[in-house]
Amino acid sequence: LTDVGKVTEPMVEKEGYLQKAKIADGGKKLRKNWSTSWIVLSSRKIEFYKESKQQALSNMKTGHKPESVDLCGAYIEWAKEKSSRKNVFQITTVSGNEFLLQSDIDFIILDWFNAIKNAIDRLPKD
Ligand code: I3S
Repeated sequence: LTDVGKVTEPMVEKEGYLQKAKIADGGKKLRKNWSTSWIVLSSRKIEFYKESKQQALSNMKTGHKPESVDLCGAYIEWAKEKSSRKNVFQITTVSGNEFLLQSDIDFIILDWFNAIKNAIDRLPKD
């Protein structure tokens, strides 16, 4: 654990920009809408920021919260059939949220897939 200001946060394992589309919320299908997201992976969650990292950091000071995804019991798989884009994988959470993540750059998406898969595999399933 590291101290970030007053808040104690789990260590960030990986962060960067990917294309993101949320396709289900609580099991309910959503219309796919791709956008760039700043993504922060820590041991048991992923946070999605709609803005740049810089904008996200200044928004945090005003109490603005990113979308947070609990990785406990989550499922990750390549999702070739869910998009015409290359390099797409899907994360499905226990709560029935589904996210597609994508990058045109092969090594970037592979690094993210492995990092998230490792995080999920280290966590208890429930
Ligand atoms: O799986 P779909 O429905 O072909 O996904 C495309 C659509 O969501 C489209 O938006 P509209 O719902 O306004 O048609 C998006 O702009 C496309 O990016 C989606 O397809 P890809 O293959 O890019 O995931």
